[in-house]
Amino acid sequence: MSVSGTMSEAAGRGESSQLLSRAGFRVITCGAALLVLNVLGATAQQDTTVTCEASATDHDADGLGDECEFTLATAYAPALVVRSGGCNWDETNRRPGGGYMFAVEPVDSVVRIVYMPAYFRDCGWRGAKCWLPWVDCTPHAGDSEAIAVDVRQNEDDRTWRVAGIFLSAHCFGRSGAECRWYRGRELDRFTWVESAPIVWVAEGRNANYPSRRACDSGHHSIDTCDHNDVQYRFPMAAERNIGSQQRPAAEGGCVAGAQIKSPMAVDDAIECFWQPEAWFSGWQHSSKGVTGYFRYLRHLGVAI
Ligand SMILES: [Ca+2]
Ligand SMILES: [Ca+2]
Repeated sequence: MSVSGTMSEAAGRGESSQLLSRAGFRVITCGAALLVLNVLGATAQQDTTVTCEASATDHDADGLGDECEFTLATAYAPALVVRSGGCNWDETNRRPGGGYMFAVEPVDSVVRIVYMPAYFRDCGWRGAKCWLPWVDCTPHAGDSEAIAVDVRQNEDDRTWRVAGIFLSAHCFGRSGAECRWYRGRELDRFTWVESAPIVWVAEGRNANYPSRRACDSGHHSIDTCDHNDVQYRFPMAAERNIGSQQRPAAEGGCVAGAQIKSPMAVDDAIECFWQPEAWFSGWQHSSKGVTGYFRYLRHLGVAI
């Protein structure tokens, strides 16, 4: 199957079969025919060919052209399965409210794509489990979860394929964390939309899992995806590429609420993604329980 088209946020929302050719580069999606389909996607991943111009502009000076970064990030933007409604639901866009930033960096033999939903709120948990003394059900005024996709280009036929997927799930916590990479045969635990993985997002806390079953057994079985009812592609827009630590896209690597342009985030909230010492106080001016993305970027080897 060959497809071509103009990159837009729409492509990231799931109409990726409409990718178009544009000034010297194009995306061709090909691969094995889909043998088994379910209501969400395919069980087999498709390879992707992304051709990047040698003379392309490279604003963040990491060796990858801007359009190449955006094209790869769009092709592999995960499909997220979530529960609709709740304290962070954006009814206009039919998805959880968030800044939806990304970064693309060469790391060793792969290109690492980091997807940062930058949710405006973590809704916490409800129900009987909140009576347990070791379960903190408190909601947060922001929630920094992360998904990373490593892609590697085949030397022979130049196609790209996923080499690893990182999912955040209660990272940096004291127990019950499944904050980890999936590689090799573990990639078979995922289902796919064309070249992109499907990720299950736990209700309330937004932890990420490769399947509903993994979600339901996550964090000592406190996490659940039992009521997840909406699937959407991580929305893509070129201006949400945060650049590199060496050369951030914005002054100091900082993004303000006003730039996100959502009524769900206050205008003067700010997150400085690339700064080790930056203090992030959430998207609603409440600092309780909120941590920023820098420690993920360092954990993933794209920041020091
Ligand atoms: Ca670049
Ligand atoms: Ca980059």
